[in-house]
Amino acid sequence: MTKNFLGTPLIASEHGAGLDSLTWYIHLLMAVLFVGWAIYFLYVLFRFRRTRNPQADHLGVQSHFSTYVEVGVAVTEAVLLIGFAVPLWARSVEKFPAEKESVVVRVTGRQFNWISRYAGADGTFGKQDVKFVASTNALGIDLSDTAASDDVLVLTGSEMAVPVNTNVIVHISSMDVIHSFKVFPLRVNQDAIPGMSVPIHFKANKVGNYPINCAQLCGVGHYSMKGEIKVLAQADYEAWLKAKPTFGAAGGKNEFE
Ligand SMILES: [Cu+2]
Repeated sequence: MTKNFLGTPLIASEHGAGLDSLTWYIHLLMAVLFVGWAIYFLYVLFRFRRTRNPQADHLGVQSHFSTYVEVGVAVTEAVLLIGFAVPLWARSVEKFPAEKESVVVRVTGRQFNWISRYAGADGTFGKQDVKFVASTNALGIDLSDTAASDDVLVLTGSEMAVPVNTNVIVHISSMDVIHSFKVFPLRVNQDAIPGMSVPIHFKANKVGNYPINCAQLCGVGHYSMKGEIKVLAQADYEAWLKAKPTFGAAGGKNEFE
């Protein structure tokens, strides 16, 4: 299949092409059904017109052609579902890479931006609980947890970065209402639901800066809830992460304007 045949955005993740192919096959089936049914409808209008058939035939249609067509459509749909959709879902959504071989990011949506959080040098996220939430501790991070001090919080600009050709797991949550983390070029989309942390995974395969959109109408500032995900070469990613202050260096602050 020609890439981006349907005019879809650039594909920058491993599973993206499979998703676009499936969308294309479904559109193809729908086009065949639409044209087929339209032709049949016009034929029936003409063939069974009143002047030619003044009286209804109580026997009806004798041929089995329509049965074969119905079976053909059902088989095509089954092939799309079992042959394409189910394996694609299993591969791209269900089957997670191992956490220790992946870059793990926690992303929290709020009205109206995105906060990304990285585990820092120790690879462990500091404890977080709603009981620690205060005006200066919006994410409710346990300040007494030593694993928290090297965590990296990107609080401004709704910015995040991931390395190219590496498995990435993103845990999506929300601080207030339902948002939705959508990155078209990566072909990922997950609702951010308060009280839940929902993991998604992908492997970006093209270096570049891609927009993060909020795909749920989440309030008056919804239009401005856009961020940027940078897909960087491994060294650039490490440099990016290093340049961000750790939670400890920032004095444990995680408050927002
Ligand atoms: Cu939103």
